[in-house]
Amino acid sequence: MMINLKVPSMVCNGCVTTVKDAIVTHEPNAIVDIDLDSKQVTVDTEASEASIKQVITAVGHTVE
Ligand SMILES: [Cu+2]
Repeated sequence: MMINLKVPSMVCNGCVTTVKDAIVTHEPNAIVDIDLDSKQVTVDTEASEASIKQVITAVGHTVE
């Protein structure tokens, strides 16, 4: 399933790495693509949208 989330709290490549690593740590099979300019996080995963949101907020980022 493809999940599309906007994470406006990402402001640099460090944030991108933080979010990406958090998702992959939680869901090793997830394919994560992040576009910093549009703040768009695309995740191809078996996990639910709610659990991915939770992972992102757990590392201090905000899902719109
Ligand atoms: Cu940053």
